[in-house]
Amino acid sequence: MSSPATATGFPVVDPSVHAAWLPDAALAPLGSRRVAVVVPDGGAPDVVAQTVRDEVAAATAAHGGAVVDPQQAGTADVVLAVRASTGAPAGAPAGSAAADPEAFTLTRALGMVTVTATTSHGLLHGLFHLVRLGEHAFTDPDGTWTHAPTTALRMLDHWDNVAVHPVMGQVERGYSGGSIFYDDGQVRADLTRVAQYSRLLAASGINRVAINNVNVGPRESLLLTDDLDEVARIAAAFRPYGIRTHLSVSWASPVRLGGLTTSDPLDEDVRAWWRAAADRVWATIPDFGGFVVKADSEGQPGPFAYGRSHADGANMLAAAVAPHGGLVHWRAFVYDHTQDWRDRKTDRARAAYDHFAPHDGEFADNVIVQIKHGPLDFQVREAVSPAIAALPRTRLAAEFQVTTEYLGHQKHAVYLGRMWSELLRFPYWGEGSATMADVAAGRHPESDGTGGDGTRAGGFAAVSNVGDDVFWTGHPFAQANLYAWGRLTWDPTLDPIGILDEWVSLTFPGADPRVRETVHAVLDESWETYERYTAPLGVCFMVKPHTHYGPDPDGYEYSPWGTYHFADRDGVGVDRTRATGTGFTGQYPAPWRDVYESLETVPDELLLFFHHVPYGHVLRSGKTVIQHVYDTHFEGLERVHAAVEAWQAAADAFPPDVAERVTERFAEQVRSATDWRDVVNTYFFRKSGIPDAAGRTIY
Ligand code: GCV
Repeated sequence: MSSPATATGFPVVDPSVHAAWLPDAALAPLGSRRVAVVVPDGGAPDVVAQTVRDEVAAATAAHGGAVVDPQQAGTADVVLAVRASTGAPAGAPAGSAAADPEAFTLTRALGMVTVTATTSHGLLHGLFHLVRLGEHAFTDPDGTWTHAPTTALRMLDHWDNVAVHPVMGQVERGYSGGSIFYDDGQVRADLTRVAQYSRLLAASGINRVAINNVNVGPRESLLLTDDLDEVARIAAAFRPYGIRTHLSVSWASPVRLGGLTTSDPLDEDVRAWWRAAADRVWATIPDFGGFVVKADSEGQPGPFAYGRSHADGANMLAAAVAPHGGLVHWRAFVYDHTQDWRDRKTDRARAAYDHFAPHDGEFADNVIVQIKHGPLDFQVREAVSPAIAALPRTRLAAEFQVTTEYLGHQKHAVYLGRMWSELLRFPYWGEGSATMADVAAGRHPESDGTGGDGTRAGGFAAVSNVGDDVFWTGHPFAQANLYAWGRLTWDPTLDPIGILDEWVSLTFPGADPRVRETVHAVLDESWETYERYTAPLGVCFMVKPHTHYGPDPDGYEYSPWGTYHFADRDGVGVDRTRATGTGFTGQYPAPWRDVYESLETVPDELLLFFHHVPYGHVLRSGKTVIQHVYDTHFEGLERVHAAVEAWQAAADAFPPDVAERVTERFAEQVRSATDWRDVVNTYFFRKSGIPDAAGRTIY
């Protein structure tokens, strides 16, 4: 199991819970050295600086090193220092790495390692950077490196409910047990797990957490008012690691909690109610981050009821939180979830753009419009959201999902680092142009006509996959997804396979080399494996309704949710072209609007997202669509069997508790992937009547 708590009692850890990427041994290279922490004199160090001191004290006590008096820093092996200047080139321009308050500079020279930062937050990141580097931090060639995050807003959203929801449970789309924050209708008395979580998140790069579900029920609404002191306890557990707390709030709060008759954003009583609510929040939690809002979406209340726009709604809240430096994350996941499936004109993929692009430029400076990376809903393969390119004068956050709602519920081994990396690097205006990550970092090329200087960034947000499970994430390998998300928010250009390597080094320090080889064999291409045995060619939503686990090709076909694939005896796919379809391709900038429009140029893997084609349509790979479906589904399951073989050959090299859990998960993955293969193949065989060219068994 995990490492024991250190002799000093710090950091706060529950030893019965898996240590994830911070086992004691990961701190041995640092802890075995003589380390000085130098923070400015005068008064007590801030809470984050104290964390750096405590981390160093605990690591050196556990691993035979020593804490060196700051006055004697010149005799130390490692110096961690907050300084007015980090020694990076003078006059660093605003927006440059060296000017970022979370930046740090590492210098290795003449047998000494120095980490400097202008803030304690930067120093904490520098400390964890040393931990990541392990012995390399001290033995690699001399040099100086400055590291800074790509954006200041790197957030995790929890879809945790305070009260257990009758359908969605304690954690909506959570596959890792209960909530680490709430139990049985209350904030937990013991928040040790939250403190431990904050340490893990800080070590990965996350600096903000929204602590409750965006679907805000009556019980959850009270976090904003009656339960503020409880929220303050959670914020206190996050604060030592530099993480700020955000709340999801219900649009209907003035009615639900304030006894008003309206939530109209232009009503003066409503505005006053929100101002007073915000004043109380910041009076209780001075470093509170802000509100997350899901409005007019999937039944949640919103400004539409009063004939107001999303900009009206968001700006009203923005005005309430602005005096406190607060933010409003306003989600763009707005679409008609009561659509008539017979209506072939309405296309859910268009919705975020259609609702929000017309309001570009209207949102207040402290509003962040949070847009899912794809136009539908976190599918294994869907196009990127065109809305992300369409609001150059609005702060935008790109939203992802670490919890695997549509990707196997943390029962299947699916590493998402490569998928996210591909999305974050997507060049919206063609090869070499600004990417999704650039836009989220405030560098939209049309922003204010200046190309964007990063000052109006919205950053990144993702739905957490953590619960009160002993491994945090159900499947021990799903920890790698959480770690990778944090690392990619810090630097979206990192190599996702390199991130996996880091995760292995930290999580299994000093392990048999077979551990690393096996993790790579099982996870490196696991996203494509999952894609192969599930919904083909970007067609999306062939999952069982509601649970979103397991195959059901027609599960959403005649439903109100707007997620159709239109398979019939002749063909399959959604015509989203301008020429003959819903016109969705027209929402993209050039060149993609034309690349996706044409059957000649649309990428094979997105063919059915953009086009309805006959089963005999020949892909650019040279195969027909129907043969591609059969081949990929047989191959997908074969790849799962190969992963299982690789796993079984090396399971004994992993800690026994990890081995036991992974073995159990693989059994379910094989069962489920077999189901997927047979159901999808049989579905298309029965629709099309076209046999598999290789004559394999289809039912
Ligand atoms: C929190 C999908 C999920 C819902 C989720 C919603 C959202 O529809 O299935 O559970 O609700 O996305 O992102 O708001």
